[in-house]
Amino acid sequence: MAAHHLGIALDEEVVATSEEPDALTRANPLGKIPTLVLDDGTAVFDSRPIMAELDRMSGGKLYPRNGERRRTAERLEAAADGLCDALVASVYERRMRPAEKVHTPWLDYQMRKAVRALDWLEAEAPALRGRPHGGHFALAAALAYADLRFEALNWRRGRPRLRRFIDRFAETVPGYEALGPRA
Ligand SMILES: N[C@@H](CCC(=O)N[C@@H](CS)C(=O)NCC(=O)O)C(=O)O
Repeated sequence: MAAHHLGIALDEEVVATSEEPDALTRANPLGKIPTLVLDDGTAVFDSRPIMAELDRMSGGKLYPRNGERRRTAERLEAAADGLCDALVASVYERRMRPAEKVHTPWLDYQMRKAVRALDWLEAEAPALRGRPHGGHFALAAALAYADLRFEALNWRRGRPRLRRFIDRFAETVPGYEALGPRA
């Protein structure tokens, strides 16, 4: 999403991580997405290093230069990425285990993290004026993932500032819906 917005051309390769495809595990020993392979073959993996790479490629257009604003962007990004990690952990608990081995206290533990993160994000919801930064992209991606996999979580209920944020983000980043996570 950020690369597209910055006008950085990417060849997108969709992989099924659970099949541990060679193309992915050769580039990223952890076998995780997102993984960004640069023109010289160097692989950059994990969202935040990838975002830092895109920032360098764009000549610093993805993060504020001012120290305090940068910290705000990074805190937002960490909370949004952490929200995704908690949601992904819940998805995997159900997807990877036989039904009788799914551990409900673990699912509840992850959902409490997700709800606390959403409440924190509501309290810290950024006003989006001007160019979106890395924290905004991370938040938009996390909310889109919650919409995709956790409809019942209904993150919009009681979180008007996050609702306003996502509406504003969709206006600012044309094509946002098409660029978000897909099943
Ligand atoms: N902290 C990582 C999390 C990435 C992540 O959990 N990716 C999941 C898909 S959403 C994945 O590749 N899972 C496959 C696996 O864990 O084997 C990031 O932000 O890039």
